[in-house]
Amino acid sequence: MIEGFRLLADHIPATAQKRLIEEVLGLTAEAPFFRPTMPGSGKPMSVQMTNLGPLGWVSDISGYRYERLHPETGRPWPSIPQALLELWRNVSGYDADPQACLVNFYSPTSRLGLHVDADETAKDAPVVSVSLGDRALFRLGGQKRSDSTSSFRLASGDVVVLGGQSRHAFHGIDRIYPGTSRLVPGGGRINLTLRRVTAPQERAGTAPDA
Ligand code: MD3
Ligand code: FE
Repeated sequence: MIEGFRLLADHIPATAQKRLIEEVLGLTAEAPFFRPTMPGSGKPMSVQMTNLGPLGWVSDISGYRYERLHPETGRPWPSIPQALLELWRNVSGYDADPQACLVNFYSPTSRLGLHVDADETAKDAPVVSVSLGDRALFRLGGQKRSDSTSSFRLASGDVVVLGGQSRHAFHGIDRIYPGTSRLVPGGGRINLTLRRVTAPQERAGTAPDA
């Protein structure tokens, strides 16, 4: 197993999961889910997305990047809920707060192909992921696409901390197991990923490689 990967199984109690999903879905009234498209081809992804926090990850025909405004409403993203900031402070081991919480919504047929998260300039910050709703088959590889992979089932309430080498590893979601949770109204899976985008001393918008 790759260094830096921590799976905190069933970390979030059921009552806290309910509060969290209600809060996040409430915020999607202000920042609705949108369907990102693949850079180059413009082909729609099967996962729908939105964001919370000062920065949000977006993808369209021209590329992947972090933006301050929702691509469809033109409004700033809602704030990251306090419970998620506290989770980050408790498990990340990082001394600055996250700037983005990407919210991914998976229907029963959604998948997320193997990829590396490389749009953040804070290269030493971990990513913290929270799984809510239906179970999913998660695959984690290594630094090269050709490296061997391991698969795990992620269930509602599981938290994954991707630090060290795992932060730069290939990963994806191979499938959803529909009907395995009643947390998300209407079914499906929601994954929250907390990210530090810019290094703490670096001013937003003045990334060294921007
Ligand atoms: C490993 N999300 O948002 S969560 C993503 O379930 C993403 O929605 C998946 O991949 C999901 O980019 C997987 C676990 C995860 C999240 C971020 C990572 C694993 C990661 C970043 C680097 C390495
Ligand atoms: Fe990812």
